Amino acid sequence: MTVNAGPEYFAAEKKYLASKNIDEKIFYLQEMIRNAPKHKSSEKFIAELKNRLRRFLEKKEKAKKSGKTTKKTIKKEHTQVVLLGFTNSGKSSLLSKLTNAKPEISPIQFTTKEPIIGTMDYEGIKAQIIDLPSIGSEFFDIGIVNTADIILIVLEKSLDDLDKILPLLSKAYGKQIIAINKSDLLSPEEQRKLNEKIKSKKLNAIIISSETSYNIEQLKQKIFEEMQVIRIYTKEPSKPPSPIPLILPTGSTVKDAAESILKGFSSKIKEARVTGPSSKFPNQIVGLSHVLKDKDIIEFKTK
Ligand SMILES: Nc1nc2c(ncn2[C@@H]2O[C@H](COP(=O)(O)OP(=O)(O)O)[C@@H](O)[C@H]2O)c(=O)[nH]1
Ligand SMILES: [Mg+2]
Repeated sequence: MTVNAGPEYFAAEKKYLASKNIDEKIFYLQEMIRNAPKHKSSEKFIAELKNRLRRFLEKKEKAKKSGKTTKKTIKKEHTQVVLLGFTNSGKSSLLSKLTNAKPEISPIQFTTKEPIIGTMDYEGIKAQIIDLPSIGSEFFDIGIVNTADIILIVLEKSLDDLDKILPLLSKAYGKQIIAINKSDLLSPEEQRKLNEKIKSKKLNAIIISSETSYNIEQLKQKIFEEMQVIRIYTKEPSKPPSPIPLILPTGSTVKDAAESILKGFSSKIKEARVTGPSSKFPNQIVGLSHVLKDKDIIEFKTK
């Protein structure tokens, strides 16, 4: 039946089958339904999936009433970024701008009742972005904030709410970025003053608009900088570099790059040549301990 479903469907199904709790099951079933082929002959199949989903939702509701917790644990994929803010600050709108996810966006308060996950792709680097229920909502869970790699604080039009949010982060270790949303509702003068404040307080902040996409690319760039990773493109002699980069921690060496391709590979290298930000000139021959930089191209000759 699902033979002509796309890879997203099968990826979701695989995760669904491996799900350890009801929240995960619900989440991946929803993904399966979203990615199932939409044509006449698959209607019955989709209806079956929806039935299954309904049964899980009922089960969850029962568990909730009987007092059992069903706290969602989200498996970390890539760097994990959480969106933290008060209701209506525009977290869900921002998620839909940064990722492929389609969260519910609404002027009604506390619309987001459980974490919604999307994947951001910035020039080949992926980050998992999680839209959390708003601070103050009964569904808000500080646990995910505490373990996230990056905390993206979403404010509305000003820095006013920041003092209420920072105390929540006493146990969080992730890097913090502040996004002041809804710039389209600010006058140029108000924006100028806000930018001055950001500078004078030395905040890691950026003014954005999820409505007009103002500074969204710059925000992605900021997230990338906080991820502390570099992209390394490998190539074979006389061929163009591979379009998909190796993603390595900042400070990685030629040896690290080789080992990330295949364990033990570095011992087979006869010669490595680097072209890019870390090389003095194109095709520079470098040793295994050479420290790479973002966007380097590396060519290995093996023994
Ligand atoms: N003018 C304007 N409205 C926005 C912007 N971002 C979000 N909104 C609106 O603010 C409301 C709340 O947005 P939502 O993303 O659901 O906020 P959340 O509660 O933080 O998830 C919705 O009506 C959005 O359309 C923005 O940049 N500019
Ligand atoms: Mg929301």
